[in-house]
Amino acid sequence: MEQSDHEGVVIYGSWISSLTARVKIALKLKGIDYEYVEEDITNKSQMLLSYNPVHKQVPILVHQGRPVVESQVILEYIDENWSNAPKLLPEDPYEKAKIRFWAKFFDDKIIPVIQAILRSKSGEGRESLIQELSETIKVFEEGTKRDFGQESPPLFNGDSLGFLGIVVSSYVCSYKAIHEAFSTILIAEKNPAFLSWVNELLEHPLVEETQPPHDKLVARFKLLQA
Ligand SMILES: N[C@@H](CCC(=O)N[C@@H](CS)C(=O)NCC(=O)O)C(=O)O
Repeated sequence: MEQSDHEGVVIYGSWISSLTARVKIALKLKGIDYEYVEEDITNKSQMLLSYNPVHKQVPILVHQGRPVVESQVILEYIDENWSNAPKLLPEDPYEKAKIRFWAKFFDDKIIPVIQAILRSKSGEGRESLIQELSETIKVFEEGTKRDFGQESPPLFNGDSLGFLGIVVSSYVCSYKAIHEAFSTILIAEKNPAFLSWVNELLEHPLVEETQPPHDKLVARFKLLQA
């Protein structure tokens, strides 16, 4: 348990899951205490299976006994249920739709390529996945610039992390461990803007605090490769 006095807010998660970190960041931003239950995702508990019978995955947020699943759905639930500042999503429906679009793009298009790299054997297959990742990130860089009319997408609301910042902070913020264990996947010459946003996110205290430990992650990635 990470905190007490949680008033019925429980996260089921895994230390290696950067999607679990999304939920921790959002609750911490809102100042909501929670209980944390570590799941072994290779040996799922009955509780996990009963709370998320469809996907059988973490993170799961249980609030007053009721489960909410899928990390982006959980972030929206947190923002609506604890509607105090800081807000994760903007009020304006069109601005909100744009943020949701790019957050979904990140999960649907960027994360699967990173996962494929993590499953790949070194060699040409991996090289072409790294190339695909760079091209997909370019779409994100150019598309967000076009949609938000500024050099960087709204990852922050002032000093505070916003919905898109929380979403983007997962997976790519583990890039240093991926570089050490696998290959360089974020290439400064190819995606300079994106890499600078990731490094900015990594400097945020809540991202730093909720990241899986670097050495443990490298060891797990090396094991995966072996
Ligand atoms: N779309 C889901 C993905 C959740 C997900 O991939 N969870 C991983 C950990 S990060 C998991 O539970 N893996 C175990 C499994 O799939 O069996 C979300 O955003 O919550």
